[in-house]
Amino acid sequence: MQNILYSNNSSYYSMIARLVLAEKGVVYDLHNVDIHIAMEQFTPEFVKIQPNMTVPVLLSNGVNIDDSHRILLFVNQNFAGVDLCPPESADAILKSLDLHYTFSIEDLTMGTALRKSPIARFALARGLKRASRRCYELMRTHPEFKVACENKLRLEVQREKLILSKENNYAQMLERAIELCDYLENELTQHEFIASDSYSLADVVWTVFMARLIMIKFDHLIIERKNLNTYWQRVTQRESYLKANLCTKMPVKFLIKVILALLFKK
Ligand SMILES: N[C@@H](CCC(=O)N[C@@H](CS)C(=O)NCC(=O)O)C(=O)O
Repeated sequence: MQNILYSNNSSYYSMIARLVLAEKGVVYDLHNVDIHIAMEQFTPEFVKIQPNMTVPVLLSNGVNIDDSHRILLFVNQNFAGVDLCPPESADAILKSLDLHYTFSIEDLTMGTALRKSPIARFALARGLKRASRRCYELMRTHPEFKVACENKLRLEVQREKLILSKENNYAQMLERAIELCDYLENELTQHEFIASDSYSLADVVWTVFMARLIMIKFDHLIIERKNLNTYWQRVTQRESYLKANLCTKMPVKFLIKVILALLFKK
């Protein structure tokens, strides 16, 4: 079987794909897509594979799975190894996945960044405009991607509203993140892992959620919850954690490069 994962190192949803592939011991080629500086998600070659212009995408023997939620289910069903969604716990696991995917981690991440620095706010606003420009340019040179570009442009407008405008949703996202940590803490009083007594697909997504909380310096939300803190120590000891190369820190050099690209690149 030939498997290719289009991924970006610090991308939240790419981390989910990498972690489930690592848990199942799947061998794959990793193609890094630079979504921040070169904005390769807007290249015609990539849009052909992924009209949503996002990572991750898994190509498995010609089958294209372009969303992390679907990658989780596909990888679990189609590769050997431990069943990460066994029938006896499937309802609870799938419910936990649905709950995870109702939360907009991007709004929390970006909202936190722009509250830390006025430069980040300015750079983000420029970044959204740059993304829209790329869409218009792609539409002009490749009219066959018109619908994909129009969809993406609508998303960019929505992003601006949710993250940058006065009516932003930051307060709700923060409150929701705390509620989700309470939910996880409570689940861990009932079983060893988040949705069952064995490691499952739910643990894949919630591990990445916690890695992101740490990256945006919300580690206190984990540390102050006894079960969650012990759980974090346990999941980070797993072989998959290292293999998946989960990002819990944005290197300053990289951040500076991204900000400079957002500020000065066309
Ligand atoms: N629903 C998708 C969301 C993917 C997504 O939003 N990916 C982000 C990175 S974490 C991305 O590619 N952003 C680039 C962009 O929107 O231009 C999934 O679960 O895979």
